[in-house]
Parts: sequence; C-alpha cells; structure tokens
Amino acid sequence: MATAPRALTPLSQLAKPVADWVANVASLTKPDRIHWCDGSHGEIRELRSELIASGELHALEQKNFPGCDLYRSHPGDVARVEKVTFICTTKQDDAGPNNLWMSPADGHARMRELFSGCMKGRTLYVVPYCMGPIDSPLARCGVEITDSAYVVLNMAIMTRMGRPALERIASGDTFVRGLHSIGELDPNRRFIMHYPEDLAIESFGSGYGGNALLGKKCHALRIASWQARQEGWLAEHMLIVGLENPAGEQHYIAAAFPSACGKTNLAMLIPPDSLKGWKVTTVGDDIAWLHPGADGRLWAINPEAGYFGVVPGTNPSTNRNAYDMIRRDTLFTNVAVTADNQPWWEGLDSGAPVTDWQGRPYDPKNGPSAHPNSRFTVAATQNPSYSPHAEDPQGVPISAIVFGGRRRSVAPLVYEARDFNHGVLLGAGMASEQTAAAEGKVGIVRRDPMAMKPFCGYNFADYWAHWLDIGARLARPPRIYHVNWFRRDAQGKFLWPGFGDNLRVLAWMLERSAGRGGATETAIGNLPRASDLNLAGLDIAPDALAALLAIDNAEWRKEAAEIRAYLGEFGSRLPAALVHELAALEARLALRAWS
Ligand code: GTP
Ligand code: SPV
Ligand code: MN
Repeated sequence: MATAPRALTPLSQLAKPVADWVANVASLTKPDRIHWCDGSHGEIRELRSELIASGELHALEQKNFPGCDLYRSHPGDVARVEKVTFICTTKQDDAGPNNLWMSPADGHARMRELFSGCMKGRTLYVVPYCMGPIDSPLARCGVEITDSAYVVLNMAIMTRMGRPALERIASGDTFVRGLHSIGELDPNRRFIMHYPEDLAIESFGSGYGGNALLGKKCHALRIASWQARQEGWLAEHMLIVGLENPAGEQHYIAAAFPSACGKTNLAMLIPPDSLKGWKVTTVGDDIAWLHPGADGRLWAINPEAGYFGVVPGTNPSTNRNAYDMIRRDTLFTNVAVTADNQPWWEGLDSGAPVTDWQGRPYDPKNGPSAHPNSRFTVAATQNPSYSPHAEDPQGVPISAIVFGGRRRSVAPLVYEARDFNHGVLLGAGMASEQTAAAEGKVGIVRRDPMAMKPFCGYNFADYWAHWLDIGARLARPPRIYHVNWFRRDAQGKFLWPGFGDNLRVLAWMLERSAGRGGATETAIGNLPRASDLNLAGLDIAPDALAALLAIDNAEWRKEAAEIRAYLGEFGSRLPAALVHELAALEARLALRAWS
C-alpha cells in the first residue's frame, strides 16, 4: 500500500536553538517579514524574479547568457573593508597585532545600536548553510540572518544552503551565527565584527562580497581558523588543484596567494599544448580546510560550493574554463554592459562597453568600464575542470603547499623550502602588492603572511606556532614552495607568461616531491635551474628566464631585515622555531654575501 508522503517539518520548527535566535534577532531588528530559506530551485527563481521586477537585478541577454544577471552594488561598497573589520576576543593579545580588536562587550553594544529596528519595512531571510560537503565530518554549519536578497542569491551558489544544512544543525551540529544587515550602506556606519569565542559574526552597512557573504571569509577563515587551532587543523586562504602527470599519477597542491593574485586562475588552469598528457582538475579556488590524516598526510576539503571570482582579465586565452563557465547561470556584480545587453569587462578582445559598472554611459575618462573588483558568482559544478573528488567527505591528500605573492622584484619565479619549518618562514615572510579586492591604495607592498593578513581570526604568533605543531604531527608533510608570477622587467612588463604556463612550475614541484626534479641550493631555498623546468614550446627570452630565476643577495638581506622587523611586532609570543629559521636564513645570506 502506498503511503502518503510525510509533510516536512516547517523550517522554523526544525532546530530550536536557531528558531530562538531568529526570534531574538527579529525583536531587535523589527523586520516586516521573516523568510526561512529552503534552498530550492523554486525559491531561487522567485527571489530572482522579485529582484528583477524591483530593478535591483538586471537580467542580461538571455540567448547567449541564459540565467545570467547583473547586480550593481553601491559605488561606495565595492570591496572588503579591512579598517572596519574587528576580532572581538576577551583578551586583546589573542587577536594580536595583525587584527583590529574590540572587546566583545563593546562590539555587541555598538552593533546592537546599529541593528536596532534596522529591518523595518524589510524581509529578514534566515539562511542555513553548510561549509563543506553536506555528509563530510569535516564540514561545518552556519546560519546567516540577512536583509539582503542579493546576499541570499550568492549564498545559495557559494554554500550548501537550505533544508539539508538546517537538518544537520537540528541533529546537534554546532553552528556559527552570522547576523547581517545592509543598513543604509553608509561607510561611516559599517562594521564587520567577529566573536570567535562565541562562534558569532555581526556585519552591518555593506552588501558586498567578503563583508556580507558571511559563510566565506568571516566564517570559513576568521572563525574557522580559531576553531581549527583549538581542534588541530588549519583553515587557509588556499586553492586546491588536482594534477595528473603523463604517467597517470594523481597529486593535489594547495596554494595561498593574497586576494586577486591568481588563485581562481591557477585552480582551473589549462595545460599548454606543449605539455602533453597533463590533466588539471579543480577542488577549490579560495579556501581550504586542511586536516592531518591517519596516514600522516595533510587532507584538504573546499568548504565552498561556488566561486566568487574576479571578472576582469578573464578571457579564452587566460582562463578558458572560467570564460566558459560564466556564460550561463551566473550572477555578475559590477561589470559593464554592451549595446546588446551582454556583460563586458576589461580583458575581452571583442565587444565594447556602452554602460559602465555604475550604470552610466561608458566614458573612458571615468576609468575602467567594469570595476577592477567586479565579480562572478557561479556554482563550482559549472566548472569544466571540476574535480570528481571535490566532494569526497575526507578531502584529497596534499603533496605540496605553495605560497605566493605579487612582487615586481625580489621574489624569484619559484623556490623550495628546505623543510617544513623553513616553509613556515616562507609563508610568514610573504609580502604582496595591494590589489582592488580590498579598499586601499593598489600597488603598495605589504606583509601578508600565508595570504591570511585580512583573514586570520587570532594572533599570528599563535598561528605560526600552530602551523609548526601541525608540521610536527605529519609523518609525510607536504613540501613547501614560494612562487611569484608577477615579476616585471624595467619597462614594467611581466617576465613570466603565467596562467596555463604556471603548470611548468607546478610540474617541477611534483618532480621534486617524487625525488626526481633537480635544483640548486641557495641561501633562500632550492631553485630550479632553467634546465630543471620543462620549457618545451615556451617562447621566453633567455634574459627573462635568467631574471626570473635570479636572487640578488643585497636585496634579500634587505628583505630578511624587513621580515625581522615585521615578525618583531609579535614580540615574545613568536615561536622560537620561527625565530631560529629567520636567524638561519640571515646566516646563509651573510655567508654568501660575496656571491
Ligand atoms: P580572490 O578571489 O580575490 O581571492 O583572487 P584570486 O587569488 O582568486 O585571483 P584571480 O585568479 O581571480 O586573479 C586575479 C587577477 O590576477 C586577474 O586579473 C587575473 O587575470 C590575474 N592573474 C591570475 N593569474 C595570473 C598569472 O599567472 N599571471 C598574471 N600576469 N596575471 C594573473
Ligand atoms: C578576497 O578578497 O580574497 C575574495 C573576495 O575572495 S571576498 O569574498 O570579497 O573576500
Ligand atoms: Mn580570496
């Protein structure tokens, strides 16, 4: 006998701790309506049509860009804002000199005032989400309360959003509480507060990216890094890429580059024609959660389900996979539009903008037509190179960790750490030129350890100690490298072609891991000679290659002094092993000063 399907428990009754919190927030923020998001296709379709009808979302030309929309954010709200991002821990030292700090009591008091009555006339959306494959023991849940439907649309793509996440919470999972309101989008009334001790986030006054999609940087990095330290794992600003060599051996590399420094591009690179037999697959493009496995290796999951990627520069020759995947069901933010209503951005070689990212007639005098930090939001499953192992509950094993910065000089194309602890110094000593992903002056070199400067939810000194501990626990630690795709010649031109050709550098790393690749030992680490790299079919001037693989001792002594000064800010909390690594680097540089 057929049984009637059982009615689903209403979302609002599924998990009491969530329902109680929503009731509390509603009595503070006074929304007109409360909507519990189930994550269904129907729900997303309806939200989309509502936003298009209200003019907040702009449907793009649907024949060539089916399911694609454009959202224009407030022109004063186009990037993460680090100067109003706080870590609120009981003790200031726990947040460290790398973070802005406020006491939890002061943080809550300030935010309470802002949130009070802020959702009058608006809908409060309850967004349950899971970071990581829904059946993974390594995944973690959260609930974001927001009054922005645009945020809901993004969270639906970027996370496993809806009923299954709430069911996981109902079965007893802890969850991160994220409260978000766009407020009045007033930059003077904008704060992004984190309370790692309480697994809570409060964000007010911005609707953009990492400020507002709370599952991403706020939860999966700042809060998760704190949890990871307590529980013995790492939450990192890293892509995860799978590489199968011509012999059929499968490896995975995790790489940390600062914002807008090439993670998405490396994660889905297409091998150059001249490198036969390599297969590249994408596990993640921005965040990795790394766990020591029972086998002594480090295992990685990607907590996200989509990409919030930089649009400008995306074209068939730089990143064919990304170019193809953003031609359907993609939410564009702050790109330009052509006469036939197609999205447009700098770096495309056909079409022309008629309307700029602010909706004005395009005029080159106003700068680029698409905002330099314009973004696409797209499901990871649309990526042609999406890894069949991207959703493995235990993750994928990591063979190498790569740190990288955007440096016009000093840092060579690639070098290898002598061992894991030296690798931690490579990460801690990273520096990079500021990009448009965060507010600030583009181009200034700043220290950005492990590409986590804006994202580590606690004191960097404790973080480096934690990295060293993790390394000591690994019987088979990954090798660690530093790369720089952005070295320039005297005319300011990039010396290295980058993009797909970066595989030549990754291939060398895997050869090293297998004990095959050659290198020469230098003061800063092991560098490939030109003959150690597979340069088949690459058109590069010998001078350029020599410059990419050169180390200038005087420059590096200056660099080491800068690293010493920077690490000095962390005082006696700095782990002794890291100080020892720095002293050893300085000693090697002094020994070779004549070379
Ligand atoms: P976030 O999403 O902000 O964390 O950025 P990301 O690290 O994923 O950077 P992404 O891959 O989106 O690249 C940012 C910019 O750098 C884009 O304009 C790319 O075209 C450019 N880029 C990426 N890889 C390379 C490279 O190998 N060489 C050069 N010259 N540019 C690159
Ligand atoms: C970054 O800035 O590193 C990003 C974009 O990935 S955001 O989500 O805004 O943080
Ligand atoms: Mn990022």
